[in-house]
Parts: sequence; structure tokens; C-alpha cells
Amino acid sequence: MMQLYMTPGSCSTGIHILMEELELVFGANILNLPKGEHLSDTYKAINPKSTIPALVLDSGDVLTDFTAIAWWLGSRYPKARLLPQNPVEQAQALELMNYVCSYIHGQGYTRIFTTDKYLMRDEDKEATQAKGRDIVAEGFEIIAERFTGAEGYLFDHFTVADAALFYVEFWADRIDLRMPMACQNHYDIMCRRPVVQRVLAEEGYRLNISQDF
Ligand SMILES: N[C@@H](CCC(=O)N[C@@H](CS)C(=O)NCC(=O)O)C(=O)O
Repeated sequence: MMQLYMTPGSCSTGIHILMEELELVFGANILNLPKGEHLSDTYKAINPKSTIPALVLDSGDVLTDFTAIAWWLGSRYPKARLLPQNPVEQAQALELMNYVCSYIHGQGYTRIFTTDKYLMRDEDKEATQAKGRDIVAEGFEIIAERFTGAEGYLFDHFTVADAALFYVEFWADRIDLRMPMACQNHYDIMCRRPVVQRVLAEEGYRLNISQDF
């Protein structure tokens, strides 16, 4: 059975959503990041980078990094159409996932959530977090121009790129960061997906879904 290494409410939530959209049977291995479980020798033997998500395939091969795992899921299970259909849009989906994971998450949210990693001096804490919020806001503005689908998804149907965008929108919701209308609309649409609701419930979160839904 495949094994997913994950932390509730983290970027791995996006992969968790994709795996449940595919109705895959897999082992869910929860790592407590604040306790440093991802730094253990046991986990480093699986993923030497100590990051989640990681997915161990039935073959024993290990996939790490959101974009790589999402890409593999989309390619391995093509009938679910988790990748856009044409090659240009497939490349754009990769580009969007990369932008979300490396810039909005990797440059922005890390400054907000793991500020200490950036600090040379304690007094820089607020400025570092403010810089993180600016990066996240800038990232959302860029993404807001990229919606091409009529249904509010990034492409003409739900794809891996939507799962990546969802997890940074979920964080924005958790810490009250404003999103541009197109991203807020996308977040609302994602929150209406039964799988998203189930995954968040499984991970211990309750969504405040408006009655209009
Ligand atoms: N580039 C990786 C980064 C993933 C990442 O930073 N995950 C966070 C949790 S959301 C993590 O593992 N943090 C622990 C650490 O970096 O030490 C990816 O896209 O999967």
C-alpha cells in the first residue's frame, strides 16, 4: 500500500485532497512538525530533505515535493483528468504549482510561520513577517490573473494546480490574510467540494461554509 507522510493543515493537505479525489487506498503517516518528528533519523531515511509531503509508492520508490507528487498522481491516473488535457496547459499547471510552492509558500508563508529561520536579529521579526505577508499578497495578485476556466478553477476543470492553490488559500483564511476576489472565489469553490470537506474534517478542521453554498 502507498504511504503518505503528512501533517494536518500543512501543504500535504493538497496532496491528501488529490489522493482522496482519486479514491486511492493509502497509509496516512502523521508527522508532528512542531515536535520535530520530520527531523528524526527514521524519517530522514525516507526523505533526507525532512520535508512533507512524501509519498512512498508500492514499488518502494519515494516521491517528495508537492509538484512532483501531484504530477505523478495526475500522470499515473489519467482518467481522473487531474492534469489539464493539452501540453501547453500541462506546462502552465506545473509553472503555477511551482509558483505556489516555491514563492507563495517557500518565500512568503515561511517568513510568517517560521520567522526564526530568517532572523539575524530579534528586532527584525516584525519586518520579516511583514515581508512574508507582502510576498503572499503579491503572489495571490499574480495568480488572480491566471484563472482561465469558466467554473472558477485555474483551468476548465479541477486540476492538480487547484489543490496547490487551495492549501495557500486555506492558510490565508486561517490567519486572516485578504485574497483577491478571484482567489477568494476559488477558495469558496474548493471548500464546496465534498472531498475537500472530508479531508479537512479528517485532518481536524472545521470549515465555516456559508449557507449560500
Ligand atoms: N519544496 C517542498 C517543501 C515542502 C515544505 O516546506 N513542507 C513543510 C510543511 S508545509 C515542511 O516540511 N516543513 C518542515 C521543514 O522544512 O523543516 C514541497 O514542495 O513539498
